[in-house]
Amino acid sequence: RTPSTPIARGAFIVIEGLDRSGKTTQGKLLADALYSSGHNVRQTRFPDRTTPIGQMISTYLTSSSSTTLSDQAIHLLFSANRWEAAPSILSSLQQGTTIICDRYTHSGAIYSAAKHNPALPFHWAWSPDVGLPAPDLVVFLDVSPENAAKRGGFGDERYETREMQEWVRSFFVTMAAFGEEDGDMVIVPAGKEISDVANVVLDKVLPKVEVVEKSGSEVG
Ligand code: DGP
Ligand code: NA
Ligand code: NA
Repeated sequence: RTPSTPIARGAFIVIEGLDRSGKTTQGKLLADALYSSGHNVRQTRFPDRTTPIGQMISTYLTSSSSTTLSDQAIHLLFSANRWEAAPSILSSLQQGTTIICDRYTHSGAIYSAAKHNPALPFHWAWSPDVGLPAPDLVVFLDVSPENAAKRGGFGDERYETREMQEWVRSFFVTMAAFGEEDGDMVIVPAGKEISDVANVVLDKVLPKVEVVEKSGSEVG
């Protein structure tokens, strides 16, 4: 869809949350709503399991047994999976397409830091992602780990344990409170009806998209 006024660049919006927090559903509803109001929109997600690196990640996540991949090695694969997509993300943004991205660098650092491996502290976890296109806004869909665990499919993959999810949630809340290294973050309570959550998400995101599309600031 071609907007009536030329836009300087698209906005880079990231949807984050615990496993089974409704990210995929909300990302789709958000993209549809933005499209309906005349914005060029593209959805992306990480990990992108379709690439060779993504397939290695998927194998790691779906195997319950221990693996030959160290915490550092899998961490760097997740980061590489973002780096391989970075040129395409940048070019979409520069062509005026707004991106709705399911997980990004916050998941990247937080899921690894939540392992509490002393050889993989938070600052180490964050560093391979430094220099990636920075989001304009990160929306954290906040569900309690208890509610997420009740949703269908929870427990299928490696990180879907109650303890891990509790840690992941506390890291996200901490990052939101401290002001982040990578774009503004808003916390959206996401335990309510799907349509209610979608309305709140759109209220947070739409003004940001409009400002970015008009101002055309550099991608961070
Ligand atoms: P998803 O396909 O959104 O369910 O994500 C798969 C799992 O991988 C989920 O538990 C979150 C986790 N994850 C996503 N990105 C990263 C990352 O960059 N690093 C690590 N360690 N875990 C990640
Ligand atoms: Na998952
Ligand atoms: Na920033």
